[in-house]
Amino acid sequence: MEAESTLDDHSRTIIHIDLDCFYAQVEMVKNPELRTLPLGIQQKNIVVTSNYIARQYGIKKCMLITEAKKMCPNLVLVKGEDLHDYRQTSYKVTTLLQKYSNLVERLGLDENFIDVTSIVNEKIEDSTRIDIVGNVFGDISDLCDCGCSDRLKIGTNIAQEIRDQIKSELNLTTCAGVGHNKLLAKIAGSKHKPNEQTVIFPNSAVELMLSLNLVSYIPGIGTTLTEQLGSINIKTVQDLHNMDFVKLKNLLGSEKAKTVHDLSFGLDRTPVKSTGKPQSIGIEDSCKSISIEKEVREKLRQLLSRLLVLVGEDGRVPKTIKLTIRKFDRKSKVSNRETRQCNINTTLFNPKDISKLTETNENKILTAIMRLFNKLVNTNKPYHITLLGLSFTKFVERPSAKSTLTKFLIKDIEVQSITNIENVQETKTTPDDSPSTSYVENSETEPEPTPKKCKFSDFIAKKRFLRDSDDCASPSKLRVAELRLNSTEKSMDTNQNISCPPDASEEVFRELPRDVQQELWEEYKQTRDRDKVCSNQLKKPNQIV
Ligand code: DGT
Ligand code: MG
Repeated sequence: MEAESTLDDHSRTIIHIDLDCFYAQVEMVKNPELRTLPLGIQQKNIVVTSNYIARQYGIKKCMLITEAKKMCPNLVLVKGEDLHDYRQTSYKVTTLLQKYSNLVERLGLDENFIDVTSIVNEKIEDSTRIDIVGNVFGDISDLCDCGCSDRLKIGTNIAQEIRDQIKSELNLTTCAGVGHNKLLAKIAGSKHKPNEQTVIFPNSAVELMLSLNLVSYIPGIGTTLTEQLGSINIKTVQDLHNMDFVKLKNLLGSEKAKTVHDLSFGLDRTPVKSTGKPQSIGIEDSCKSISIEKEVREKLRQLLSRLLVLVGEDGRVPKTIKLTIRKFDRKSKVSNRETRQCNINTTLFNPKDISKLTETNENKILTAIMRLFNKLVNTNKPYHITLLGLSFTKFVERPSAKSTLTKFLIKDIEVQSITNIENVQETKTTPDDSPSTSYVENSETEPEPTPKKCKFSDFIAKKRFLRDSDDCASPSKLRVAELRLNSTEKSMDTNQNISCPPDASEEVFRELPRDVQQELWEEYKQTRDRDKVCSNQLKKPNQIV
């Protein structure tokens, strides 16, 4: 084969992690009694995966239920059509991997690539003798001397560490492949299953590729490409190696021919792309023509509640909502898609369970969406909507219980010192110019003041979240603004009877519920009595900081 020679780069260390019998494992974690039984996960009339006990009976992925039951009459079937728990577990695994490297790329629900090159390069400095952990594919008597061998050996140690952590934290077993590129790492990982790991050194790359036998087994070569190659009698990896490159180029074009050629020799320069969480989460439904606003609102209400379930699974708090419509023009017989979006106040969502909105907040969001709709459609004229879609396009991380009130209070304290409420509110901007302030959150474009550490806020945060507070609102400037407004209104309320700890901002303290104030004061008193050091401060209990 006369392809241009491709220099292989051995500088990276990449780990591929694949969860064993993923859906089945999730079910076994939920119900440990299933661990000793042959288990199949059923979607419609198909077994989409099974545990390894069931596999001993010959149960295979995508087997018909009837066939599987014949093979293994004791097969226990669990419905796996609701992907909620699988998605949740999948994200937990990715999140755990992200502690090892920023470069974690998800592939489907149960596979991840991790580029651990930088950890390896750090570790290599201190390593004298490095042992390989797990299986090795191929011969190790004649390894490359560019340094990749040591790097990959260290990679096997990291892979083991990662797999141990997934097991201890999530009770899930995995397979890992370690290689200097994604392709080799992925294929190597599949060589010993379940709950094992395998490393491939560059000298065995061609052998590994040949071991796949059929070109269709090469990751990246799909059905269409397999058929194209088949049309010139290339069925196996060996066929591909023997093929005249010019012929391949004539068939596929030079770029694709080069890629296919490279893959067949185990060459892959594609980077591990950090996936993170999806940038938007949305759903849409096509429908028979809708021409009545009330029906649109009802349809959108249904979409919103389905969308909230998905966002609840994702775990982040949405802050922008986008409406998509498809309008059908009867005159021109043409359909057009249009979208419009606006910000939503993150405090409308229950941080404990994003999927559950109060009726009032649901109506606020729906009103915002209908406002978008009215911008897209002139409802005074006849219209025909044939598709409605909703998606959340921006998110903030759900505030962790521990940090929320601390941030909330710190921001309040900062704003008191640097600005006033009117200025804060005027900085509001929205992508879609006019949603009402009742649901629009301030733009994040204005730089936030640097948080100042505040002993008192830490103290309150600790205290408050031990109580499992509901007040987990995202600390936005609007929230601060509301707080300040309320603060003025409440300045004459009964709270003034409870003393404010001297280490506290009086204004912040007054915003807290009375029972929390009481508890804080009691706590302060106890600390004071225990620790004489505090006694001097107590002389001025209502001092404003
Ligand atoms: P493994 O990796 O061989 O130990 O077994 P799994 O079950 O992890 O298989 P894998 O990695 O190919 O797929 C991950 C999950 O994706 C699997 O647990 C169920 C689901 N899945 C796999 N193939 C199909 C399919 O063809 N259709 C559907 N609906 N789901 C599938
Ligand atoms: Mg798997």
